[in-house]
Amino acid sequence: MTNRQRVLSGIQPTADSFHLGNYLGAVRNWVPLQDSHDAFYCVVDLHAITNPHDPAALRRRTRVAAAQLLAAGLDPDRCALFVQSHVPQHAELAWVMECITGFGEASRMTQFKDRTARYGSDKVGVGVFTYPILQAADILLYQANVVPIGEDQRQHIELTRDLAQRFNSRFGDTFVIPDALIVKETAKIVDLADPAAKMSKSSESQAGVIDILEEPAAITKKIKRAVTDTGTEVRFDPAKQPGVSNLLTIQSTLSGRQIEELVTSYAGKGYGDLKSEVAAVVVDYLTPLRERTQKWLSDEAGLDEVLATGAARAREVAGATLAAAYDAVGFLPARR
Ligand code: ATP
Ligand code: LTN
Repeated sequence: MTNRQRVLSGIQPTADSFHLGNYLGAVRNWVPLQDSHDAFYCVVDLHAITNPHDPAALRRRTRVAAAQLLAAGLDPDRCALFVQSHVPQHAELAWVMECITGFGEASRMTQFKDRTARYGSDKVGVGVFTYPILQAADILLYQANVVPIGEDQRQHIELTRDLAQRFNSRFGDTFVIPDALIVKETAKIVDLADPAAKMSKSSESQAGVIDILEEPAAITKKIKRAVTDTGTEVRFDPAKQPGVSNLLTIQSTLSGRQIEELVTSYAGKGYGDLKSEVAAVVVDYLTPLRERTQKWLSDEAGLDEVLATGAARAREVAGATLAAAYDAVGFLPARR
């Protein structure tokens, strides 16, 4: 149908809402790529069971994730939106890629290192260890040229590239080597209450995490309590003033106004004014998004239909790539 380049990205259904970091660092950038690329976007439920989980919550969160993606501007006519477990080729290719991954290579992934350092290796499942290889399979199955993500995922794309190159040189050209697409300005949105850490759904305290489905009053309260920096002037200096700079980044991205213009507009004003304006911009932006999400959630049949159509399209592409990879490694064709 097209000679357009491919884009693929994925997001985990591990919370009842995405947060502003997920949205600004990743999801928001998926939307325009639907026009320039052949687009595949995936709710990665296989990834979401690497840590202990509740089945009912996973079911609910998978639909909430899909509804938020549609509300954020993914259009079923311009992209394939699907659930990872509906496309069996992800798990199948992951096995093949695991067999060409070094044990040490997988051990160097920071997420695995952090988890085992924190909880001990007996408390961390093997899924946490192999998860980046499943992610590589997600990407390679679609022959994706670009993968829009936040900074924390850079290492996984490097691994994906290494594995694809290794496979191609051992077994013949099979996979496209993908590039990460990381938008610098929003690559790492920091926690409002702890600007040294990235905003994350797994943080112990949610005081500095803005969920995109959160009620306006709660959003405003969190922004008003955001940790700012010593000093009084509103300046953009992520190294010396991470809290204030983060608020400016959020305001600039959601309002479409340049950071310099915002900084000029705050001349003679203080952090209180900055917080009030940021809160208003965030609430204005997220309210319609929350409403559109609720609308999709009230139409479960419609939502499931979108996901079924997306999965059918995904299986076509993934099936062809898996067949080529199986043939390349020397598996006999299955006779039907
Ligand atoms: P979290 O740390 O919140 O648990 P995650 O990275 O484990 O999130 P996902 O929900 O799958 O898991 O992340 C989806 C996308 O959001 C990824 O591309 C990731 O890089 C991006 N992302 C997550 N947190 C941030 C952040 N604070 N700033 C920018 N991008 C982020
Ligand atoms: N590991 C990612 C989620 C993820 C992903 C992907 C991102 C799984 N498969 C494929 C991009 C492409 C995370 O934790 N954020």
